[in-house]
Amino acid sequence: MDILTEVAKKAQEDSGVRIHRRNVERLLSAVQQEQDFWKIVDRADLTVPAASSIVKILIEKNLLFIDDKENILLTQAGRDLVEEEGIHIIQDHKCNACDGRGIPFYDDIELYRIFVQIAKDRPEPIQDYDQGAVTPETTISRVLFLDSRGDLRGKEIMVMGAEDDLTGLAVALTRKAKRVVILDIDERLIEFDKNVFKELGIDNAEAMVWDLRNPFPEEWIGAFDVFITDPPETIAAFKAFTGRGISLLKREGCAGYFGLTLRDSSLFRWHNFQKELVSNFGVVITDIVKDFNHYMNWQYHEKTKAAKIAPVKRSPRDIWYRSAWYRIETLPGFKRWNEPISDEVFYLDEEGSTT
Ligand code: SPD
Repeated sequence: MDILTEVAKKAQEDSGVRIHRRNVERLLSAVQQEQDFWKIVDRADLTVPAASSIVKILIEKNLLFIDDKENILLTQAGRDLVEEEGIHIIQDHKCNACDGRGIPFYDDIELYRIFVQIAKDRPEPIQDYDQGAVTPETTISRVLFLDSRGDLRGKEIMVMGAEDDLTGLAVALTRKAKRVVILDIDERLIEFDKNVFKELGIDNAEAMVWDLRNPFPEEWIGAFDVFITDPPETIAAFKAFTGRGISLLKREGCAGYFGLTLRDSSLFRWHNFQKELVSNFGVVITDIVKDFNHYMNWQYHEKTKAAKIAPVKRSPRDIWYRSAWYRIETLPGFKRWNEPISDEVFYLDEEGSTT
């Protein structure tokens, strides 16, 4: 067995998450460009448990070391290995004008300015509900993305379980949707939105506290054109958020949006999610924009499993947690699902670690 396969096998045994040879290669590629553990995780497109285990085993094998500033570096043996295996850096040729999103947030600079002004007083993210807000640039890009796909103007839009990002508020601020309904389990966020709507006289948007483990009332089923969400990435939570979102949609040709990371779920998990969407719910995935969503670091990081299993004590200093932006569209015969969820494993499982 070659050394990269051996490292992948041992890392899988130690972490309990699925890891293959290419994951080790990508990490060795990332280490040639970044020394900060959290930036390495991001660049290697790995979950924290996978990256932590791989780094620890590469250190045991004297291929990596951590210096006194907690930088992660290749040893001479590590440098020899990447040379022999032909493991190169991955050169990112993304468009700098839109940060690779395909949507420049400043295309509606007035919306961005108003949003930033309002969002400065937003409630802090809390650990209980796995909160962590995306940057204002991300939120506005989400809204402009909807507009670019014909999913904003005159549409009835439900934004569910994602209001730490204030996406529902930003949609409402455009005043272009016909109706906006915002659901979140966190009363602080709902009150925040309600106050803004009152102050600005926005009367086509409502916000209410809702736990997405509970089924929706009959009058919401089939009543919306678009849903937006950002689910925790356990199997149960993904189903509760996206399955329930699909149940809201009026007919074929309606759209759903959500973010999926590679920080709290792997490509193996994406495969399961995609099969569920395509085969069971009867929708088609029309867009996946890698690294569209950038999350600002959250204050509770030190209390998370991610902080405990990381090979360094240093907290993230820069954006390292990003997710792909998915758009799905209903096809004729799509399935609606609106059952209660009682699964305990809602926020955290073996791949997740940032809650
Ligand atoms: N706990 C880290 C912040 C997570 C915010 N939610 C991300 C959901 C991605 N689908």
